[in-house]
Amino acid sequence: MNTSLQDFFNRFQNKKIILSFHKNGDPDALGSAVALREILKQKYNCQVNIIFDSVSKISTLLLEEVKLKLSELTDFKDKYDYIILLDTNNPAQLGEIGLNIVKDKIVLIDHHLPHSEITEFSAFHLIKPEYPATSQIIFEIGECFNVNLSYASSFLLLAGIIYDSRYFTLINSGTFLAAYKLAKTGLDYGRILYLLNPLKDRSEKLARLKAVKRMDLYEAGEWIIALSKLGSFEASASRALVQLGADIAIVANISKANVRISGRSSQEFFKKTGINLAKDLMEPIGPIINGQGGGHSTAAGCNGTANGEEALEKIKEILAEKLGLKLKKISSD
Ligand SMILES: [Mn+2]
Repeated sequence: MNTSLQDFFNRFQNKKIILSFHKNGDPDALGSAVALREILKQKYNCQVNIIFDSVSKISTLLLEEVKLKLSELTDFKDKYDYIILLDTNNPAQLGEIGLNIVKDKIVLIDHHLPHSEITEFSAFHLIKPEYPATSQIIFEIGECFNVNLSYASSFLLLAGIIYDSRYFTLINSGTFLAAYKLAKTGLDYGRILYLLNPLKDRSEKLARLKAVKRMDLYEAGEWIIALSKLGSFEASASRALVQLGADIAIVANISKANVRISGRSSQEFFKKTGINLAKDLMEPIGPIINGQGGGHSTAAGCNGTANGEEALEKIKEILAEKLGLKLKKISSD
């Protein structure tokens, strides 16, 4: 038994505990909370209440799958000895719940980089930035204390690990072992993958496919540029076009009163060309469509009310200028 971990947890013996996590709780936050609740009840005789602002769409599906209603998990209401924040690096992420909590009672268990002022708002913490998911930290705590996790907890922990490791792209030395042990309990792995896949909406699938059908392709040196138009899901479609092989994809939604343009590029395109989709493309396009643009280096967009076609021409001009190359249309035969 890991004594420092035991020391850390001994303070919870027979206590009333609230577990909470960031707003729009993702599968990692959810799995961590549900499994830690079981660990604290089984091993430390705690009364545990899970309280949160909101959970994401995918988390809602996962809860339905394991037939858990978190609002029913109420042992007590107002008084508590500790509030443990999971997958959350500061109380500001909690929403309204964060407003009235007392520093001495706040415990953090997380895998994000510690906040620079962590000692200002939390007396005790277990922070492991080398872990891809808080769910893996909680799984290992359960193992260490020999806790038998329920089907629901195991299911949600594995979902949390898959989700936050981005399907095992970000891992540490224990990730595969944790996933293996969870999967070995007889979980339906395929069902977890299905529930985590956001692409279940028929209209979104059709929008992505239509974007491909309507796409114009250009080349500039080694780069392939895809331009398309849709009436909805332009962000999802631009992401899909990059997944298909475009180095940069721009999808515009142009109607009489509204213009929305979404852009995505590959990491390689950004690394080699230095073209930042937010700063170099969408921010200057914003005023042209009487709106605003912004975002990140490889994922950005703009919203406005007019001049959609002009904006698309301008995007091609900006790309040609930044790349120092002419854009050549690739014929569809
Ligand atoms: Mn996480």
